[in-house]
Amino acid sequence: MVAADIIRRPSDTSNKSDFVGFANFPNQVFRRCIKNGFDFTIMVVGQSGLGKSTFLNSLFLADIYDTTPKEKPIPKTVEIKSQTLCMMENDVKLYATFVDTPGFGDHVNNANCWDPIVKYIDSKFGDYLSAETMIERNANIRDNRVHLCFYFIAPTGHGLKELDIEFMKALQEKVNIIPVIAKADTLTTSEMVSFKQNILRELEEHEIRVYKFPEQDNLVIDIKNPPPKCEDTRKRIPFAVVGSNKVVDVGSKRVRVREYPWGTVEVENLVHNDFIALRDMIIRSNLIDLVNVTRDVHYENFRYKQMCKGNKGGALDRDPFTQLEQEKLTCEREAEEVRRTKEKIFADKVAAREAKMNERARQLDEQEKENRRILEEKHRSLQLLIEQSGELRRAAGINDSGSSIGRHSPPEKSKKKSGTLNIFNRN
Ligand SMILES: Nc1nc2c(ncn2[C@@H]2O[C@H](COP(=O)(O)OP(=O)(O)OP(=O)(O)O)[C@@H](O)[C@H]2O)c(=O)[nH]1
Ligand SMILES: [Mg+2]
Repeated sequence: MVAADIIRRPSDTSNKSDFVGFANFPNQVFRRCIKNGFDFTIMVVGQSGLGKSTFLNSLFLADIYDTTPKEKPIPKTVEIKSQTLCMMENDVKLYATFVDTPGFGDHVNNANCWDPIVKYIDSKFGDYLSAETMIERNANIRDNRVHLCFYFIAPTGHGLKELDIEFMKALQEKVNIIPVIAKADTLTTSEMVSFKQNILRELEEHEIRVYKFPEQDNLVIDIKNPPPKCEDTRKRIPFAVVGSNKVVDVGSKRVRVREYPWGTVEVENLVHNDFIALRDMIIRSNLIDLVNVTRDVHYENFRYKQMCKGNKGGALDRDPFTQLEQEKLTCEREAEEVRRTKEKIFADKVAAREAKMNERARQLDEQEKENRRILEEKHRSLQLLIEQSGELRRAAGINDSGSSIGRHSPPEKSKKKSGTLNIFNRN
């Protein structure tokens, strides 16, 4: 490949005819970033009770602006929970998502306790991949991929535990890991120095790939309030942090502290711990790099694996037309399914109505039969009465027109008639 010659364009833009205008790119990029904002997701993992939830709460000063002084205890985290906050500084929008995870290590058998975390990270990659491979995809896909995972190390003063090593190994190809030493206030200065050295040595020995902070100097935008020098910050790796929910007023400032009988530890004090150095290193200096590494390394890994799997009929091995055809077929199949379900519901309803009507007709039939039977019985009784009355009349010598035809005693047969005849006899 032949290296392109560099044609230096004049830096003086007063002569417009010499100026093409691509020097304005940074402004365009800047404007676009301002408009869309940034998505950034941070996850905390580690053993139970190491202060992960407390740390998350401290990270973006989420509580510090709340003016009611309080120290609310954070409950034990029992499931993976995420929360997104939209923050704005100088018109720059940051959609920060915090993923808090339950602590592990409480069980006798901790094998594969990283599975839920790995699944969560993969599911976010999967969501992004689906959104990206849609035929009609959204121009601004929200990026919920996990960009950074703080791995909390217990402040034992010795080194990493077997579980820490296995856990980080399980995550190293999925996410940018930054190991942090929890509860830094529990170790003395010299213990901390040797603990940090042990951790760095063990990470190397076990070939654990944690996030490498880029070498370049910080691009200082905030001149009034520059971040600490990069080299000074680097010396603090792995960062040892203190977290707290207690906020007190010191002069005009609100300060996050841990109070002890012997003194106070300030979270945002570089003499007391590395919290500020860590936060600056991430948010001020390397947020975009963390996003880029997630996109170019971890997500690409995931995408590649999905493609390999996908070649057995997955979404990624198809050209757009095949995919369009496939989506059309799926839609048609779904529509057919809906049509069939509706028809079945209709047929069921008709059958139910028919059964009801048949039952009603049967009841009416029965009713009619019963009525007919009663009517016939009444008819028969009436007939009998007419006959008996005729016989009585004849016996009394009264003809049909009502005139007497001579007195005779009633024939023996008529006298014997019971029941109905008695009606007349009673009178
Ligand atoms: N000494 C000390 N204690 C801390 C620190 N950070 C948090 N704690 C305390 O540790 C306890 C547990 O804190 P959490 O933030 O709930 O810990 P967690 O890691 O989220 O715990 P799980 O959700 O159970 O995994 C609380 O009593 C905190 O006040 C710290 O930096 N130093
Ligand atoms: Mg927690």
